[in-house]
Amino acid sequence: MENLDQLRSDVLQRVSESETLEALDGVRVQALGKKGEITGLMKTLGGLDPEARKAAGQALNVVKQEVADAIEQRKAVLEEAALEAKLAEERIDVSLPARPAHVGRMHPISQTMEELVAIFGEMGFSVAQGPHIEDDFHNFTALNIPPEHPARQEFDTFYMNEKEDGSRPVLRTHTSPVQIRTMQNAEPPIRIIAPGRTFRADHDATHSPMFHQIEGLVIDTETNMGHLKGTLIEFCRSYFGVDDLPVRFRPSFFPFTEPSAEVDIGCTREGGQLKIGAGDDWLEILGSGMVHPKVLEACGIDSTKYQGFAFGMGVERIAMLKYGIPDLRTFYESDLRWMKHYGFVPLEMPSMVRGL
Ligand code: 2NL
Repeated sequence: MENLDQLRSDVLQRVSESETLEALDGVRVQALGKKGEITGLMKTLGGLDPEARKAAGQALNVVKQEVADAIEQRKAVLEEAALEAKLAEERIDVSLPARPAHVGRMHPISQTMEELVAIFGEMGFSVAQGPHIEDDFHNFTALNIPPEHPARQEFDTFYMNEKEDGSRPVLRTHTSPVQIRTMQNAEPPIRIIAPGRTFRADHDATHSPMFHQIEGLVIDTETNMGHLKGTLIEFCRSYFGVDDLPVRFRPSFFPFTEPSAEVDIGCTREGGQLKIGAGDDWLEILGSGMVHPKVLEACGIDSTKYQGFAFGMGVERIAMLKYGIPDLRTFYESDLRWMKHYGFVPLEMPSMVRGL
């Protein structure tokens, strides 16, 4: 008992020098635990005579209480410090700029289709759609394409297996069947565009077995070549964004139109660099013509009462020209780096910018 003062000051010093809650708990166990120093002294009390036991017991209890209080106080200080440290570490700097959200891109084909729909939509056209798998009548016969025409040959067209009745469905080779179906089912006046997928058995640097087309059709009692020219000049200037874009109509031939005209726009090719909008060179953009009377009759439309014009173009081709995409095959590679470069941020969709 004579070194109780020494033990008291030792333990209190160890308590005040504990820098962590773990270290402090170690000090507590060492002094007050089952085999602790103070607990050990408590056990020696039994061997003392009653007078001495009472005095030593009281002194020991005072020290024990003092140590326990000191540990509690130190614990409160260390816990406060630990909380402060945690808060400092986890502090959120609300002045940091927000992380940019990842936004997907619109494929240039979708973007171009949207632009085309927006332009023709403003002119009063509505969108028509139809099946990808067609029959011979809607894809060829109604369009005045004769049986021996090269487009009908096995090597150009994806023919499906023969049906029980002997007919063979085809993957549509153009979107014209959509217009054929519209003429069969609607009374003129008709003013539609048919954008969509088309299929041809052709695969090289400039051809893909699946590609996109947009065709247009106008049928009314007086619709004439002047309407065709006005509509397509306006379309070319709007799509390429050049107000005075030179547009030329060059005589051509399609089985489904008569007369037929290919539409070219002005450009230059100086130093191998194509520039659209000016110059004395020409670039083919689309095909067009007055709907052949045989096509009208095949759809049940009286060709002595109604007439109209039609046109068609390849979406990949005009997307490549407008957006400087050099290789057709890259459209279908699903390359995310390519999409990041050539894709469009959805909120910049022209149909929204144009307020449609
Ligand atoms: C081209 C040329 C063209 C048509 C498509 C058409 C459709 C019907 C009746 C008459 Cl239902 N014509 N479509 C007319 C002229 C040209 O496309 O170069 N396409 C990529």
